Amino acid sequence: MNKLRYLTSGESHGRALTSIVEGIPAGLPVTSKDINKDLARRQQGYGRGGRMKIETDKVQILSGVRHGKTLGSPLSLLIENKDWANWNEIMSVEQTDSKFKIQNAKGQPVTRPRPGHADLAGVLKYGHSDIRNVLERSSARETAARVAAGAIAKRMLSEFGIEIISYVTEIGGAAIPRADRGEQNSDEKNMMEFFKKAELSQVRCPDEKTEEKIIRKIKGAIKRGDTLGGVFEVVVLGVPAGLGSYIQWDRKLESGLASAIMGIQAIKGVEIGMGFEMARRPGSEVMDEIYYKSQKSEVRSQKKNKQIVTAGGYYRKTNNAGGIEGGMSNGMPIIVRAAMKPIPTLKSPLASVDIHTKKKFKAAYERSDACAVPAASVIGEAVTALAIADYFLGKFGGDSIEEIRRNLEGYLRQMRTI
Ligand code: EPS
Repeated sequence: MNKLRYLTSGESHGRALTSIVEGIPAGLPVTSKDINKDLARRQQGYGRGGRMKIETDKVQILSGVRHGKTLGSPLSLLIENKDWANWNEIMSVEQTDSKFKIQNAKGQPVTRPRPGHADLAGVLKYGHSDIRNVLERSSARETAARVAAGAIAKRMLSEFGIEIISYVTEIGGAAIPRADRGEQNSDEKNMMEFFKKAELSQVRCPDEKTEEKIIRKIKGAIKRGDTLGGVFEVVVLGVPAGLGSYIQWDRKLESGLASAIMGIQAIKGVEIGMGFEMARRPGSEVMDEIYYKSQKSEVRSQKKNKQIVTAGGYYRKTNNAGGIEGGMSNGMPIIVRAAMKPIPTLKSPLASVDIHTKKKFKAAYERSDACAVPAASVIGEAVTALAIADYFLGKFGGDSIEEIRRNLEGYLRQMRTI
């Protein structure tokens, strides 16, 4: 769609991370506080490693905002890496004295690729002899910059009654029983309750029993020197029917969402709504039947009856489709689920080969997280917000918030006549 574009830059132990977000309309109130809140949420979660004790991510908005409102120009966001102070020679932009490399053990090239990491494919691809040149950028530290960009997209969507929430449903095989997840995802209130509980949970899991099991699992993994992956769910509430299109493969809403989610480090699978389970059931158990409730009053508060407003009076009692049919939003909550693999940096060694000596070794341990699924869930919200904002701007266009508001209201009025 490309109405909204964003890029990030920065190495994990370099000076800073940056992002540029282009396409946000003029007149959107934005503060660093909006962004910092999500940056802090991304840093939480039981099972994070030592690095999170060093960083307290805060954004500096460098451009695109004046007197608290967006100008319509690109926003440039910067997050400093506090740890850079400990790495400024190793990560020096300028050529350094070769003596330093010999004196400082940390300055030695990294030659032992970790199975599951970008390390080996990265050095082969870019022709590096030091794996550090790969791992610095492939590190999930980069996601802080995407969360900052996503917070801007979230802020814009919230102007139009669209909210994005997330929770963890599964870690290391301990999962919320499916039946407890509200048959199934059609009820916004139920999902908001889930979200509120997740916000208070150490692992973003809304179900207390599952949370306990998950924490036990993570403790066990830490003891064994192992790591754990899991599943999180991102839900978008208040999206009007008609974002995305069936007319071309790359205009489908699922295309943009899946691509954004698969772009997160360590994500290996995406489902929309009932997802893979649909493949196991007959059509009669999968499709969401259609109902209609007349909307008598012309102007109805979006918050009051969101699901009906978003589809002009048509609604469903189930939401197996996850809010998307034919590549378009259908007015129901959009549900995206993602599977994150365990982090590849393990204390317990795995077999690999040194790229200088070509000898086998058992990987030496570097500082790492045992589990980062709760953080990935917050990152999932951010990239989902950016994807939804892109489709939203594609549909309702406009260079200012007010112009978009007029477009949206006109569209919702038209919807009620169909
Ligand atoms: C990461 C390794 C760890 C994590 C890092 C991602 O960093 P370090 O190598 O400095 O110990 O803490 O995540 C973050 C820094 C972050 O902000 O999320 C990796 O190899 O991907």
